[in-house]
Amino acid sequence: MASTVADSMPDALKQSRYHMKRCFARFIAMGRRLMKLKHLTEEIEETIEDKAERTKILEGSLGKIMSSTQEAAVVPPYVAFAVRYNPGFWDYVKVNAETLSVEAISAREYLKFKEMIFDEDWAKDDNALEVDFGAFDYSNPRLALSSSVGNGLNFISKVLSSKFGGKPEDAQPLLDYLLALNHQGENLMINENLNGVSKLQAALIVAEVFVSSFPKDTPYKDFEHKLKEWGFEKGWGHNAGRVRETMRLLSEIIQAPDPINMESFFSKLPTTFNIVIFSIHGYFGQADVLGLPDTGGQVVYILDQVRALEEEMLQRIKQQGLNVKPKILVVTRLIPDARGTTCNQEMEPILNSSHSHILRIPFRTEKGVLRQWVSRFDIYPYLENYAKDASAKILELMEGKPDLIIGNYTDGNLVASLLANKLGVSQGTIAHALEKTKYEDSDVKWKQFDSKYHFSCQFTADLLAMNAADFIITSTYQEIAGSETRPGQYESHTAFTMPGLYRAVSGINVFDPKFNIAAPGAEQSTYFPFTEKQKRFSTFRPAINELLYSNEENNEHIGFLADRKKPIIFSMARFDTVKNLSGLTEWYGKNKKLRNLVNLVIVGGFFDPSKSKDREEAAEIKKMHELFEKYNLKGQMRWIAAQTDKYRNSELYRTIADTKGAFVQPALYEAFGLTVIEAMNCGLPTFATNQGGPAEIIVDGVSGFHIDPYNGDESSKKIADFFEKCKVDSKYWNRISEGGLKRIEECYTWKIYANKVLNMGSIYGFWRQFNVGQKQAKQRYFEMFYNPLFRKLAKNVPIPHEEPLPFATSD
Ligand code: UDP
Ligand code: LCN
Repeated sequence: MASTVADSMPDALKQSRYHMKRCFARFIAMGRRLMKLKHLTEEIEETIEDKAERTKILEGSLGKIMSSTQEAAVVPPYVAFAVRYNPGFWDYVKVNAETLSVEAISAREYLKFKEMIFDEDWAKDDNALEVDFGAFDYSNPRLALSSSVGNGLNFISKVLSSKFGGKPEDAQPLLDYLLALNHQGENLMINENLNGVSKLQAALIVAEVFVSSFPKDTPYKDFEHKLKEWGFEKGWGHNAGRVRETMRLLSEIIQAPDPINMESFFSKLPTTFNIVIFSIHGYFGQADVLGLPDTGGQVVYILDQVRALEEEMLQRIKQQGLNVKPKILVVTRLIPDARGTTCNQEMEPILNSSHSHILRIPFRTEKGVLRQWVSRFDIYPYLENYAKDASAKILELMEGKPDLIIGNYTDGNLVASLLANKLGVSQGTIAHALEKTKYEDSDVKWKQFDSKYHFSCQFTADLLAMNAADFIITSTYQEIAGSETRPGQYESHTAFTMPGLYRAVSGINVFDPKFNIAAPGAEQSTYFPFTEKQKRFSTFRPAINELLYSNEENNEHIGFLADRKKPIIFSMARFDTVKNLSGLTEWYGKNKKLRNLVNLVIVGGFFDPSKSKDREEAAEIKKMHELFEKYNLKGQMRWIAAQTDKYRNSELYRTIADTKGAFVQPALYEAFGLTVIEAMNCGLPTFATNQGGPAEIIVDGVSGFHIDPYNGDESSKKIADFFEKCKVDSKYWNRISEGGLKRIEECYTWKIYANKVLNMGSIYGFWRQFNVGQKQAKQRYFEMFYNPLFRKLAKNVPIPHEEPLPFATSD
């Protein structure tokens, strides 16, 4: 769409004026309302009955505008359109339904139209609170292309290259940065002897010649002394070859910078030894926690992330020629009522790591320590005290400030922001899933949701943290800027309104170079292909056979599989509504062909809804029992309670692959979907939702299949067709299985992830100093919202009645 919508729409309307007048009359006939694309399409279909005529209109320029429309706010006589013509690019127009005149409007005006539907007084209040983070970004460079979104690291390297325009004095900020690098007070890279760019440049030339005279593998200590005399400190490399390479990179950057050298140089700098990762809610532990409420992929992600980061840090530190032990602390919540897990222990070493620990800090209220688990939706009143307590403990354990603080999910990100601000440390955030996009209109209808979900707190915390962060790690492109048809999770924070609370006219810009895609992997020593027979965890075989096929019903499984020869379709998830396991059960129940072809096995939740403290989990459990009865599923379906042993689970995926079955991930929306890559790593063909991350992970028909969770009949047919095809084409199943494995190797491994994230830590650490003025201004703005707004909202969230422990007994 070359011109703006305001340019092209008048002509488009004119061409079908008669029909459009009728359509717009219909749009406004019901008074104020918010229409989505599907409503607009339905009403156009009903108004223009002649199919040929309708097709002509919808295939023309008007059709293009309509199909790019995300929503329309109807406030007679106007219909205001929010048109998203490309990922990240929006136009807003208002059309007078009577005259069909079109006028461009700003995001702010569009939001006001929306507010007129839900809260007219607020919409008309000239002094309604507006949030405008964009106001601080006027001088910041921005990406221009949708296709570059999520590639911030690369872009920043380019921008930095252009800033160091080849004149030595331009490199002064880099020199200052290098001068400040140290580990526990000991200088790294250079010292005060090299306090001018020309001095540094000259010294580099001499030093490079000197180092080149040694064989490449000569240890650093053999020539350290001379370098020190010239002003060079440790950190350049462990041997002559590496030192020379790093020196050459810096010389070239000072002489004539280019982005590749820039990124490479920063990846070699000794910047990151101590990392703190905040992952607060849920039961964060290493055993028996998965599947407990609010406890799923994030725990898996973080533990795997820590191991990958530690490995990469150790390798880098060694190559830098340093003798430093890295430290990673995962800071989570200590839950006294630990439900048999280790979540009541303060410290726990992370398995298969050498220098990483879980640190648990309890939630403190005025009465003392809170004993019980609290839902992630109710977590806000505790976070400020938590940040204070965590800060003291971290400084003590790390014997100083960390080099990087990474937050996970809303709560972790907010606490990470508070601490990073306080300590002046680089901050990365990971959302895993932003809750706003999961619930339709959850912003504009926030009052309706607030008592249950406290979205007023959550969306505010998310907005604050994403703006405070120096860089944002995402798992997929869609998380940032969505797909052709669906806005991204971050994109939905660009402009939104919560009438009565604030209007975010500029929340976040998805073209901000702080966004980076670094997709997680699955631990490949656990999730490996079913064909690697010698590696398989055969000790689990009897237990898995019992789990799948015994006829007995107990508190671990109900239902049974009468025909053991059939392939199994398998799904495993937490029992959240959004995971849609009940949806899959219903599709299966309804599709006779599918029932004839395969059995269904579902893992998740447990069987007594009255025992669940989680609202959504209890409702899903009830629904599942009803479906079992309604479709008479016993004999064809096994429902297994949540499983917590990842080794056994990996063998379960492989056992399903032995049956020539498939994994099905039917979520209404899935931010990333670790189960999808676990299944693919095991060689199990995978059908996964087209809503969210899995749509990007899987190439439909090549490395698995996409299914539409909102069209159960079509999805169950697609699965049934696959199994029918497998019957006639014996190689088809293997082709899809291998396609999945290939896709994983190319894009989804932890090694790729760790390398990218450490590069981010290094380059954005420099970038924040480069832009220190702007950073400080934004920080002030953060405080302005945090203090009077977020704090007040958090106070409204009720604290559970149960008597907390006195604080002193928290350990
Ligand atoms: N999982 C598990 N047992 C269960 C349900 C889930 O071990 O009963 C694990 C699953 O193997 C995966 C993680 O929990 O590692 C779920 O991650 P995903 O990204 O699929 O979803 P999330 O729970 O994070 O929304
Ligand atoms: C949260 C989710 O909802 C999943 O989609 C992700 O896979 C998980 O976190 C790990 O990032």
